Amino acid sequence: MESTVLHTIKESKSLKRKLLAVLIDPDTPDKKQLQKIVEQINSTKSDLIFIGGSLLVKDALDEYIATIKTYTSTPVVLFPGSTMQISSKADAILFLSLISGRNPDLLIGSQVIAAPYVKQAGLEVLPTGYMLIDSGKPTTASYMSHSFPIPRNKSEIAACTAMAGEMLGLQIIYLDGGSGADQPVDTAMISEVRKVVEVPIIIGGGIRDTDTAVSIAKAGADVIVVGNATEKNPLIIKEIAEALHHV
Ligand code: 1GP
Repeated sequence: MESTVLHTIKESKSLKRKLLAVLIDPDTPDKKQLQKIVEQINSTKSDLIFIGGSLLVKDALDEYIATIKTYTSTPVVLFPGSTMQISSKADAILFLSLISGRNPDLLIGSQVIAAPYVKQAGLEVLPTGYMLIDSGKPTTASYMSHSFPIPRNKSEIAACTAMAGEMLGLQIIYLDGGSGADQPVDTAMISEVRKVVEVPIIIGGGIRDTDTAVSIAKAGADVIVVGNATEKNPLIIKEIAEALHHV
């Protein structure tokens, strides 16, 4: 029986079981805060831990993931903002191509540089079409990517982009408003994307409460990513995980 992260995501999708991924920025929570976050993840059986950031300023990713691994058996998935964020301590990597943008480095350049390191690290590779969606204000992700996000009311652009990503063989589509987004991705856009692709859809950026997470899941998201809000209030992990598991 396959027990890879991609298999878990696909199987949950087919069972209509929504997943919560808690995004941890390795620069932010200190050890005490990290323990609190992971306690919540363990107590509510949150499904995945994503780790990474558009810009990291501390060089301690391996050590940080090793610490997380001592607290939990929840799979740790790299969500890299750059080729420097590869670690053999993780279980898998979202191997991202920024298909919403036209920056060749993030469409294929960085991937060419990262590929041998990812292979050597023995990571499970999750080929992911990554789409930045305008969320009302520039985010670190949109600034660092040198690309325009898709306008938040242009669902048809998002749908065609996701379709093209799936046709190219990408296994996951991730629509992201960017960390700390003013507004999460609009549910109308998520529904349009859901109509045209079969692969699992991940949605993140600016999700701060249970109602928003549930409406995003109902619109067609398979995995909901929550980052900032969990640092401010780790208890929200329990609330959102329980609500999502009942959608
Ligand atoms: C950002 O999708 C993630 O890339 C999560 O965003 O930190 O706003 O929850 P937040």
